[in-house]
Amino acid sequence: MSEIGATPLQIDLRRHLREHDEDRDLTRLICEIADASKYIINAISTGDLGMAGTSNLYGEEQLALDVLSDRIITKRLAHSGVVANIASEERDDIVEVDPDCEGKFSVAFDPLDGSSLVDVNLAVGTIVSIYRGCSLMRPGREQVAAMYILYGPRTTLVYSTGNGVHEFGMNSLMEYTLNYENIRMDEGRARIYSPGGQRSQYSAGTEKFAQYLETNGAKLRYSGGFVPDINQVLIKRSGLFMYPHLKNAPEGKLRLLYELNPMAYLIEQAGGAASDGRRRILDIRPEKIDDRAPVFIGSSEAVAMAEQCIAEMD
Ligand code: AFP
Repeated sequence: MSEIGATPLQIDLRRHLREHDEDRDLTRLICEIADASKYIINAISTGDLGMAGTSNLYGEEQLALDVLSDRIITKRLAHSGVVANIASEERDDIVEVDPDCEGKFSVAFDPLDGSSLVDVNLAVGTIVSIYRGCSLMRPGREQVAAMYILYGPRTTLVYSTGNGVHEFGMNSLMEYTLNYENIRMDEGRARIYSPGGQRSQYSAGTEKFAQYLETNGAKLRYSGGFVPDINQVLIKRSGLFMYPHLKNAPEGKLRLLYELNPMAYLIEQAGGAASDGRRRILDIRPEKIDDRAPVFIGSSEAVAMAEQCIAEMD
């Protein structure tokens, strides 16, 4: 009687990091954040959606979940023993964890991006950017790792430490096990696109680019959540997300440290590209922790076309 095929060996996150000879402290840091996500999942599924009564430096009313998710991750990072400084989208200032910062990591994160989508039951995520050493005010090309966790119909985790991009899924034991290794974007035109911002506020160059995408058959896919929208581009290996410069918001909406740098790092590691319309996102040197930037991110061909349209028309 033929043996029933054994289930493929499940490689968990910690083993994957160790098998790739990652720095032990970086492995510990990434696994701490992965562990923190289990408490965030619980908060999302059972937590109070009521307003927390406080507001972040952008003046946005902080939902209870924003504040709770920030506390969950900040506490894990502060007690990890490998973190020097923390910048959270939900806090006004950088938090110094250890003044003896050499050899440690500094972490910028958005604890629950898209939190306003939870009450309509759409997917949200945690986005994390990791630098070695003391400073976070550096171009994104100096990151040593980036990751995100997507809280959707399934919970998935994507990370890169500069050796490819890998996706894990949470199993019934709440362990992250490998789904895809070394994800690579397809060559050629974007098959989907996510156009953020009001189209009436697009510049001439961005409008021309949007028409190019539509003329070439790209299907519109936009959830209002940066993490699920980027994840769709990555896992479908094709697509373009943009939140461009707008007539009424020249810097766009998305934050450089907490959203754009980590996602740009991951997409570039998969062979894609990320630009503010004129230059590589990862080359932008931040001036303030709450810096925003326009973004065109995804298939390299589409990003190059966006830059060409903007150069010609804006
Ligand atoms: P919130 O965190 O305030 O829900 O904003 C989510 C976000 O920063 C990002 O996740 C989305 O891509 C973008 O905003 C959506 O912005 P619009 O609501 O203007 O489309």
